[in-house]
Amino acid sequence: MLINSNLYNCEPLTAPGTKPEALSVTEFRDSFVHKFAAMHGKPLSTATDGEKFAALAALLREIISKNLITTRQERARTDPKQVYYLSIEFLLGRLLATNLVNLGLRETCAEALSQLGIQLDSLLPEEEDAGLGNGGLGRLAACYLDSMAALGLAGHGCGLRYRYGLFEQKIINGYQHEYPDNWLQDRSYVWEYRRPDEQIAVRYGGTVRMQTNGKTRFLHENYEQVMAVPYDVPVVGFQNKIVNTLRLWSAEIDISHYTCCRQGADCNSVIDYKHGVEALTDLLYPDDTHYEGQLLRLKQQYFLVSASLQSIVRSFRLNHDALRLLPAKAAIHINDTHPALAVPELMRILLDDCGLGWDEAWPLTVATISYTNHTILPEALETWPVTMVAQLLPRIHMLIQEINERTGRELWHTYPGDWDRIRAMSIVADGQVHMAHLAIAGSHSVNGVARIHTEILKQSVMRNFAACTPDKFTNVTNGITHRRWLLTANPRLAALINDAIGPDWIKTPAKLAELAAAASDPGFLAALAAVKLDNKRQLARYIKAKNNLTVDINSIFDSHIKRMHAYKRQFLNVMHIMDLYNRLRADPALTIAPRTFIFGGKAAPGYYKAKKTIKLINTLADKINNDPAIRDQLKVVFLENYNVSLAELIIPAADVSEQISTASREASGTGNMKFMMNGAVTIGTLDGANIEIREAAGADNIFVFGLSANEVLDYYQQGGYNPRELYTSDPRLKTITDQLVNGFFPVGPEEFRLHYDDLLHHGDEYFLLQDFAGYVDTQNRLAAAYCDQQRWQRLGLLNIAYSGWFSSDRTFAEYATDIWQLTEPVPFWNQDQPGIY
Ligand code: B1H
Repeated sequence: MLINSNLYNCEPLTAPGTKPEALSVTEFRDSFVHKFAAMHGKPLSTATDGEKFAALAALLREIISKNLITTRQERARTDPKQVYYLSIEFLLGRLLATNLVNLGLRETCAEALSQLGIQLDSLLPEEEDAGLGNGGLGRLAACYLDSMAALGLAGHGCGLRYRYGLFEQKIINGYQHEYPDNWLQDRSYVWEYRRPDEQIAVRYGGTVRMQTNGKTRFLHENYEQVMAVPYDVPVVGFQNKIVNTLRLWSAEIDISHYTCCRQGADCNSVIDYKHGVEALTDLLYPDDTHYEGQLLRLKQQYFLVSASLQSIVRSFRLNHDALRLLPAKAAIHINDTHPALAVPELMRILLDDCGLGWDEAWPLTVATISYTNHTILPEALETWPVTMVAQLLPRIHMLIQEINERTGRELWHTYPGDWDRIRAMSIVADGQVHMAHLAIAGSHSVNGVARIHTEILKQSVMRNFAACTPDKFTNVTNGITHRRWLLTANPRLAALINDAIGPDWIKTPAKLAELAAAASDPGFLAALAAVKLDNKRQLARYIKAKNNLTVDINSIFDSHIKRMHAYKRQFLNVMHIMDLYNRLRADPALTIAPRTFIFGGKAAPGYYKAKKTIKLINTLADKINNDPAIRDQLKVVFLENYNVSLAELIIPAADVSEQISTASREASGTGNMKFMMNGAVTIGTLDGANIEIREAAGADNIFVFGLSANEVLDYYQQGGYNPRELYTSDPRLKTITDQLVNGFFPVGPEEFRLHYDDLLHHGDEYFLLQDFAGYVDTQNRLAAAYCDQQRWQRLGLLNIAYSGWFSSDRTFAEYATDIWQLTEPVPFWNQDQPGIY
């Protein structure tokens, strides 16, 4: 074995890419050559990039495995409280670069490979993106995994190992087409460990029989059993030798069904069973902030919850006799309501499997579980038909009914006679199970994901609950891992920051604030601009390769990348571009700050309007990009198949970050934080975390416009507004709106009729006409600021400097201390910089 044991002594980084003393370039190079030969049995000179990637990943896996084992041994010895983060989505993206950085081996590896004539950067794209999530919610979960490991917390993810991740998007003739994302390519995932010895049985259907000889017991019978097999993906801590795990469950058949078949039972039903089991973890539902109510989705939710909770309680009981210690040793966090069945499932385990009584089990459940809400959009609220729950999960159904009755009785004590209130707070009502109500009842903590979002929860959507148990409700503003989104994704910027303030910011991101001193240093600002230009050049090359479009790297790179959704208002951006275009056409002498508008995002396959918006952007792009009268002052690009890796390319190259949701609709946003950290300037509404970004960056360093959340909520209460008045009074709006249907675009008159009708005839639900004038004015102010390059560079710099607060290390330290009450180890965020905020 060529790797010596010192390899695992990853010393703290002194600069990004500093070689750890422990492993020399020569050792790394020789280990790689050895690993390659052992894996592929052919000369390196004949290898494909895919083969080289596989060998490199396998080599890292060896290093990681060793740290994983020592982490487990250490945890077994010290028995810290464990955090389990349950999420139906984990949007990991690629792991090679991030693992190298976290191990402190990026530079060593790059140098070792280059000695062999291999470019590390050319191997990175060989890894498939693990797209096991839709958008912000799933990526947030992935950022939290990174921070948990970096902070040294014993924190694990629990999710599903979907065989197909979020669909692959192709743009054909301007339209989105969806293709399966076969990310595993029928092989195993390079980073995962399959652990069949730790499989868990999950039961569906059947009947429940009450047995009352002495103590009442509930026996679940005639159920169908599915095996949940865990695959552990290692989560590498930042140079601390900690490796946590993300446990992804995969559904497999229970082999005893096959035995029945061989013995002559009904083989057709066995085949149905097999297909049913295979379907269970086949596919990620592609809806973002939209609830669909499919039976298979409910099955998935229970599969995640039951496998995770049984496994958590099993490992707890291996080390502890007293179940009353459960909340002191395990925190179970549910990421939105998708895993809210954790509440009745934990009750089932404690009552039926462990033999506790209700009055013992319920306080333990509540003290163990906590819940984050991620949206107030009504269409995302999960309710399941009681009949569906009763049929699929009969015992869980009984427990939900019991929880509902008991919480109802308590409410009756608090609010005697106030039926309306009690009904509004009910877990089961109108034949539906209200998952948010179940999650609130069964958790000791409920939090929103940005200050304004939590306020809206407390004052409107969850006001009855907040009035009843105010102490349960807290805010934890989201964060992002600066290790992926700055250190790994933007190495040039990270190196520049190190030159200016040293590398302490990597462990203590608040220290990025020291950069603010460089705001008056023209030399530093020029260097910052050079980094941005390099990143823009790289993105421009990608755009040329993918879209066959040449873009001017000195133009403003204005990015709007996120899921396609009406409330995120990509259409408002389009309206601004149309207006710019109209102005340029009307005045051939007009010169503007050249702009490249970059869009990226997937629409849920069934979301008709969002898909039409993609077509609208592409139609507009064709018209503008091919119009010589515009003299290349405007370009519009829609980049296909937006995913984590593409975000890592676009964000470091962006000058402008579009965060223009209708106020009150975006719970937090996290893309906004990533852009800020990479020195892009935000144009946005006072929505979600934009408000806190403005506070952190300073009001002069971000461009804000539009209705406030309260104004929007007031309009909704009044039943909306009349958009016609604006349409008739503002000629720009009349022109743009009419252009959707009057032949301005070379498409049929019906192509964008829905957009037209939604603006004029359906009440403009997302207030595009209302916010248009403010948006255009603000865009004009922004363009003027860009023309003063020194000023612009200062804006970018100050955004980077004050972005440290949005590191998920800060977020996680808040969860750890306020919600999970972890005491060991003390997160270094607090330790190093007490009271820095
Ligand atoms: C967010 C979702 C979501 N909120 C349902 N809610 C889903 C809801 O598959 N489903 O059924 C999937 C996703 N996603 C996002 O969470 C918010 O819109 C963002 O504002 C927020 O930043 C993000 C993370 O908190």
